[in-house]
Amino acid sequence: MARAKISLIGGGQIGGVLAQLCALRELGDVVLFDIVEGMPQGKMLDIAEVARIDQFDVELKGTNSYADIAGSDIVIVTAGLPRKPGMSRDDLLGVNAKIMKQVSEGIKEFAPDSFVIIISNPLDAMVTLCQKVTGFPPERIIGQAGVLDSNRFCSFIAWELGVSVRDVNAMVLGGHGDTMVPIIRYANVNGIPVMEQLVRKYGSEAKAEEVMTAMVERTKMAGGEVVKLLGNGSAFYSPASSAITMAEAILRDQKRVLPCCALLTGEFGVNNYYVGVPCVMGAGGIEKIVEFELDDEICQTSSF
Ligand code: TXD
Repeated sequence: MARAKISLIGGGQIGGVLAQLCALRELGDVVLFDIVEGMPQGKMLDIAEVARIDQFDVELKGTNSYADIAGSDIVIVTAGLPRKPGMSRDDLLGVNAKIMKQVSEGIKEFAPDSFVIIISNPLDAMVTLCQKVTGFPPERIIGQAGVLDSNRFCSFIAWELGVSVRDVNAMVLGGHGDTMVPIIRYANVNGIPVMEQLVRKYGSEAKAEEVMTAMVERTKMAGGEVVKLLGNGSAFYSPASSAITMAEAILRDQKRVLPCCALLTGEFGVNNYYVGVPCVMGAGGIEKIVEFELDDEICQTSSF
């Protein structure tokens, strides 16, 4: 059986890590596209030359030509500028919208049957634009933000409670920005509510709420925290891993339930907007949007 083909548009910080992860997990043959000449070719040669140590058998190609993405099963887009300290994601809109339009036209022409995972910011606007330009069905145009935001929230909970992050389940839904919504009521460690454990740890509901609120706020600002520390550019390991989780769910038909930026057509009472919601991800891309009762109580600590 032929290997899957994954194309990565944007060969910068996230694009490079994506390429390496695709190779390490043998997800398929990988094409790395960028407008900068030589850079994607250099990165792919660099990764390919360690295949013996890392034990993978996939083909890796760097390119400046859209023709090379032909036949892609999945395209992951990171093309566009990252934030600088002090910038909001929305400050990137003007410049990245122009780039996204070009990229979407390239995908439409050369990889018309692909699933597209968008990472570029401002995420919600970029996914919407890509869907409009390509005209691809919504189950094939998906934004990555919720997997990362949720993992950040899970990490903060695990560090606070001193437990393995593998046993923490918590979701962040909504937009990828200040409007993101960490779902507090359902956050749990192997089924045991996080709020209950915080009350036991601190012996008071007020203190538990204070600690949870701090974790929620840190989650919302987590991208900016990394931007500030790096001083130049934004997070790149974590968004790459998050997008690979989504790509793997599609390629291996895993039916994972992942928070993704998906086009809503009536779900949660929302029509025609891309919003972060839990999705069943499998061979059909977004196979189902998982709806559940959503009210203020689920998102606020005081509901406990
Ligand atoms: O979770 C998330 N969704 C995100 C998103 C988390 C962190 C960062 N996120 C955003 O991803 C970030 O705000 C940026 O908009 C993208 C890419 O971040 P990255 O850190 O990889 O940026 P780089 O290193 O600057 O790489 C961008 C590459 C760079 O190599 C440019 O040459 C290339 O994009 N680029 C283009 N590629 C193709 N086509 C065009 N037109 C183009 N223009 C620039």
